Amino acid sequence: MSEPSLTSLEITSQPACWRRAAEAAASAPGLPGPGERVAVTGCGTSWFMAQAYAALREASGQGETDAFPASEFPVSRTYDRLVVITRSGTTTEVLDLIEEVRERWEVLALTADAASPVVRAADETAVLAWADEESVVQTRFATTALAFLRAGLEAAGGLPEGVKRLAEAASDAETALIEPLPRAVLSAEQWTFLGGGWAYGLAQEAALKMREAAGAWTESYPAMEYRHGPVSITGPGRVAWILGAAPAGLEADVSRTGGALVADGRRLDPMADLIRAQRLAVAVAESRGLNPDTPRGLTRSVILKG
Ligand code: F1P
Repeated sequence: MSEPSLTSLEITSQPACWRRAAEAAASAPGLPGPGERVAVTGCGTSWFMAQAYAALREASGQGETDAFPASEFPVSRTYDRLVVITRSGTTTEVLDLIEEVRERWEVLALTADAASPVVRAADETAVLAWADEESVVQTRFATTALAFLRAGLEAAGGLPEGVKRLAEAASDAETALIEPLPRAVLSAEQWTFLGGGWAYGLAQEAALKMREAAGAWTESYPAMEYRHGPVSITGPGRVAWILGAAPAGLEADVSRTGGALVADGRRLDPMADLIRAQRLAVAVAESRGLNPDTPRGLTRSVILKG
C-alpha cells in the first residue's frame, strides 16, 4: 500500500486542531465584540470560511457581519473591525485590502505563519501555527480558523439555537473521519453541495475541495436556491449533498431526479460533515490517478506581481 497523502494526514488531525483552537480563543485579543459591525475576508478557501463565520455570527445575534472575497471588497463601507483569514499571510489581495483600510478599522488576522507580512500589517494576529499544512490544498487550517472564530462566539454570547458547541462538533469530526463513505457517492460523476445559513460557506468549501484535489465537477448553492434551476444538474449517477439541516421537500426533489442524496445534518455538525467531503476529495483524486497534494495549477498562496 502506498503512503497516505499529506492531505489525508492533515484531514485526520482536525479534531485535535479544533480543540486547541477553542483553548486559544478563550484568551485571544482582537476577536469581534458583541454589537460590533464586522466584515470578514479572505481568498478561495479562506473566503468560504469567512462566509460561514459571518452567517454564524449574525445568526448568533452578536452583530451585523458581512463576508467578501478580498478582491471584491466594497471599501467605501463602514465597519468597526475587519477579520482576515489567510493561511500563508502573503496573499496579495488580502494585504492590499488591509493597506487600504487599516487607518479606519481595527484589523484581526488569522494566519498559520508568525513570520508572514500579514502579522506586521494587522493590529492583532491569531497565529494558528499548529494547524499549518504542508499540502497546497487547505483542510485543517481552514476549519481550525473557523473553529477559533466559532469558539470566540461561544465565549462572547453563545451560538444560535440548534448549533452545537465546538466540543460536540469535534466529537462529530471523529465520527466523520472513520465512517465509510457511501459507495454511490464515491462512484458518482458529479456532486452538488448545499447548505443553509452558515453551512452555505461550508458547502462552497466542500465543492472547492473536490475541484482542487480531484479536478471534479462540483457545484454549490444555498439550500433553498437549489430547486430554482440547479436541481436540473442532478440525475442518475450524480449526488446532491446537504450540509446541515435539509429544507422540507429537498429529499423529494432529489428523489425525482434519480440522483443520490446525502443528508446527515441531524446527526453531524456541518463542519464535521465537511470532513467527509474532504475525504471524498482525496478518494476521488486517488481513484483518478491524481495526487491530492499537488493540485493542478495551484500554489500554496497566490502572490500577484505588481
Ligand atoms: C488562499 C489560497 C486559496 C486556494 C488554495 C491555496 O491562501 O490561495 O485561495 O484555494 O487553498 O490557498 P491563503 O490566503 O489562505 O494563504
